[in-house]
Amino acid sequence: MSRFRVFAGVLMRGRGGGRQWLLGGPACRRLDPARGCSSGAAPIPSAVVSSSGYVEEMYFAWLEDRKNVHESWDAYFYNIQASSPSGEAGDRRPSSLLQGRALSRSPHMEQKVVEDHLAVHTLIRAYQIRGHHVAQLDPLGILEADLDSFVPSDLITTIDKLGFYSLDESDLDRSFQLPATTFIGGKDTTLPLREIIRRLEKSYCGHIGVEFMFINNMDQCQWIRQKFETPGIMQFTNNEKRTLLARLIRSTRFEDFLARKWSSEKRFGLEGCEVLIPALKTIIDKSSASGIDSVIMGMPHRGRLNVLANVIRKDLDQIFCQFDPKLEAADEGSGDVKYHLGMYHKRINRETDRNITLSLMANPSHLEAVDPVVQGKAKAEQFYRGDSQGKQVMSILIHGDAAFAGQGVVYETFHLSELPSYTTHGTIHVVVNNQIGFTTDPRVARSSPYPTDVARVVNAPIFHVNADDPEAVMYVCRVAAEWRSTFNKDVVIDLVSYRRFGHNEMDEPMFTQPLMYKQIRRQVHVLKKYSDKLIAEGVVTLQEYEEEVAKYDKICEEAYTSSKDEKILHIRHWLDSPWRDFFTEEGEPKKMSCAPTGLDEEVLQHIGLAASSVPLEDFNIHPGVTRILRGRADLVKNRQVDWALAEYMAFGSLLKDGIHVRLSGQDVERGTFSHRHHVLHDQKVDKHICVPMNHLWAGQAPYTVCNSSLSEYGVLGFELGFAMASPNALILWEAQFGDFHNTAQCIIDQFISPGQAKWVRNNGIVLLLPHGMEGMGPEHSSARPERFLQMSKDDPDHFPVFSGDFEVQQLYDCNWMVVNCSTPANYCHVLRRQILLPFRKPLIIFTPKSLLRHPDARSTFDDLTEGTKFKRLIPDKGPVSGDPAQVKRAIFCTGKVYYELAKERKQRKLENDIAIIRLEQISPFPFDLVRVETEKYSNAELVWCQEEHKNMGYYDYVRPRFLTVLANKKPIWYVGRDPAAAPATGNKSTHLNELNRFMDTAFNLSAFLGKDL
Ligand SMILES: Cc1ncc(C[n+]2csc(CCOP(=O)(O)OP(=O)(O)O)c2C)c(N)n1
Ligand SMILES: [Mg+2]
Repeated sequence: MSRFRVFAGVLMRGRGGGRQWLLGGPACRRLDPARGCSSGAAPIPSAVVSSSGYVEEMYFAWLEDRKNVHESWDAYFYNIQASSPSGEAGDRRPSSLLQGRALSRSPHMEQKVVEDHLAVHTLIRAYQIRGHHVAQLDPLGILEADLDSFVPSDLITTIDKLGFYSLDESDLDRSFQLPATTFIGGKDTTLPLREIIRRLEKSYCGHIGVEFMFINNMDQCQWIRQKFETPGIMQFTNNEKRTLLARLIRSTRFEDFLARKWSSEKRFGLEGCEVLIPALKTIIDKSSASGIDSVIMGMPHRGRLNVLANVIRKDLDQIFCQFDPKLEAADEGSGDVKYHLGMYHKRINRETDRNITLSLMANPSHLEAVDPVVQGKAKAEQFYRGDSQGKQVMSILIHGDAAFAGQGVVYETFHLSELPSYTTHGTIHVVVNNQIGFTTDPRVARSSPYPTDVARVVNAPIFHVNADDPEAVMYVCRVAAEWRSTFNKDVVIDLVSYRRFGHNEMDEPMFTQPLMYKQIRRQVHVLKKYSDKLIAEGVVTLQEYEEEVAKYDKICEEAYTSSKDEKILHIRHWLDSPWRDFFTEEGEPKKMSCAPTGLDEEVLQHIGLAASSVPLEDFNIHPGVTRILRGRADLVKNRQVDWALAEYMAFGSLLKDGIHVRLSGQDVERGTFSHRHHVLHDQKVDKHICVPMNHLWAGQAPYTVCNSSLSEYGVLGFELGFAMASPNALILWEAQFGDFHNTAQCIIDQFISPGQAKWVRNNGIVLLLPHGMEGMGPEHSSARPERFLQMSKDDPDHFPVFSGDFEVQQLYDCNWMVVNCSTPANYCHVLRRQILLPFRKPLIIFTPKSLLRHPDARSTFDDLTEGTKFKRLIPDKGPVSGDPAQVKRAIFCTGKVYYELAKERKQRKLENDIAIIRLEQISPFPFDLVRVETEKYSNAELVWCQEEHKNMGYYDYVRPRFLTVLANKKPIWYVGRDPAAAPATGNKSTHLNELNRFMDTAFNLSAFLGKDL
């Protein structure tokens, strides 16, 4: 880099005196861009390129029409032709004409013109591609932002490197025609080589490193080149500079203030990258000017309080009072630390005078986990507003350098960015690249040159910028916002900065980065550097600057004083997605009861008809699908539903009531088990599809069903975010098989289970997790119910007080609901209940595989019509119900195993002796209904039967709760598979043996005789 700076000086010394060469630039512009020199995509490495190929190109163009090429070329070809033996030129074989004879016989000078021309074009291109590698990005001047001190051999960092292009110092003052793929000339079409290099350095090797030449779209590359190459384009008015300074003052003084008042508190300060605040504000200003009125942001810990204070404009006293350890919590839930809370604020953007809503999503410590959640929420807002191009709503994601490079969810989120049902039409990513992650150096934290390389997969341009040059930062922010509004694609701003202190305010960075921190201690603050610059330029006076600082300090002091009056913390005030009309003013549910979930017979008939027909004329469906639809029609005729139809009934009826339904996940359109077929494909017309669910009712809500990318973490996070935007939507994510949810565990553990407790935020997302032991091996069998149940917060040892609507109250008190329906009707009811409840809780449903087609797993319309509802527990209505006191054993179970137990009981003729009771809602545990059943079978032995292994499934969850119901007076015996490490055997016959063995125990009435508890 230092060598490079020396060379910039060398270039500036000598000027003029060179011979002016005028090459065929205009001709280039008329050539086919795919083949000719105006193509940004065609590399022409000068050392290897055959200049005759290029000349041939010109020659062909010239043969077509003399006007196709510049007059110098015209004269050149004319002379060659004139000097060739008659007839030879006419055969139009340019290689022989030009290479074989003409070139070899052409004067040396002419050949060098061609080669030098190509060399200069290649040199320009080299800067466009690799200039960023030598850009002065590190404010400390000690690290390479790309982790490599290697200087590309094709960048002219020393005079001798001109030799790479077969040029030398004497060529510096020669003028060259500029290709159409550069804007460095401004209005000039030719420039001396010295000036070409100087301008390229200025554009690509200063404080901004532009990485974009991997983008395979010519227009987009041209657009970027124009933004960074046009001479004088980076201009700021004095007003803009003053605004920038004022923002930098706020950002810096805010951190200083916190450090002064709470020197030993963790706040994950922004010092060293204070420019983040003006950067975000510039992005928001620019976006507001182009029509954006809602910005949804996600960010990690670093500088979060500053963003809340100075970007979102949360009241400062509300932030300061968070540092008071005596502050009491006013809301239910356990809350979260101050640097995780979210915020929502509607305000006027001062620069544009337009309304803008800013929301910063609450997030867990898990870095980058919030990325897809932000995207989902942004998408939902766009969807509900009809903003199909992302012109009103946008997302901004802020990242740390180590996390951006290291976390896989970043990649998963990028991969959603261009998918039709997931795109938010461009996200602006800002990386706070302080060149360290906690105590780890970048060189051991990533394998890619930059922390931002992941963005290259989606062709997002990446603007690296030295964070100590606030104007350069503002400029790239402007360009990024314009890029997003022009192309609606992602873009990355890499703020190369440093971290003035340790990871948090308690950490000693000298332990691990001694040299870096010695340099950091010497580093002049960016505010000082920039204010000095503006004072020197006469943009502000020292007095004005000091007044501005004093003004903000006073604001902080006053807020600090009033923050002391705050005695109570209202997490409710930190909501990133308030649902104002859904709750009362105080944020409570408007009632504590659930509207009936039963449906009119006509509604069932109507939906049944739609589910079994094709609403479009001349639409050719596959014969297999025809059979499926015919099967559905038969069911409807018999007033019956299977699983697929029950789902249709739930979705269709909610759509009728204006509830948007969105089902997302891998292969959900057809359904992994080919039972759903919500999207019909015309067999004769490519990509002609039909979604019958969208043809149900006039004025219905839209139905979205979308196959997702092969991601769980990203897609579940996205749907969770989508579900945050509105309570009036049923958002479902389906795993291909239930166990795959474990690659989204972070979303479940950090957001879905504890979200409300941490952030007082309701979320009604539904997880459909195919589950069941069907001999398919250790994978594909278990959706791991034990994991969800272990996180359910209902107290196993406390028998609840039944008052009011117990079912609803209990749901309100829980963190989520876990169900395993054994009938299609119950599945339909629980989906409808999800929306008809006066609050939102996540719903986890273990869904069937073989039961999808099981002839017994059917419900009738009678189970769905008015007056019916979701059954949390299904009692045994068989012979045992006649004389329950005579029943010897009551088997409680859930899910598919019911059908195996019922079949076995029948075969063993034990229908009078053994009752089978189905727990449909496992959590929160239906204490009330279980008590009724245990009392009903007062003389019976109680058994919990499950098909899962003993250390899995439901047993550990239900056992203590049964014992609470039974006041520990009676045992509940376990029947099921033995404990195991893997969820299921890979051997089919072992699977069947296990099944037979536990069936034997279930129906062996003396199995537990004499056994200890
Ligand atoms: C998924 C995850 N793993 C580990 C951590 C622990 N952790 C907290 S901050 C941090 C370093 C983050 O570095 P970077 O992304 O560069 O952000 P910076 O703190 O430098 O701003 C780590 C490893 C975490 N919060 N999340
Ligand atoms: Mg970092």
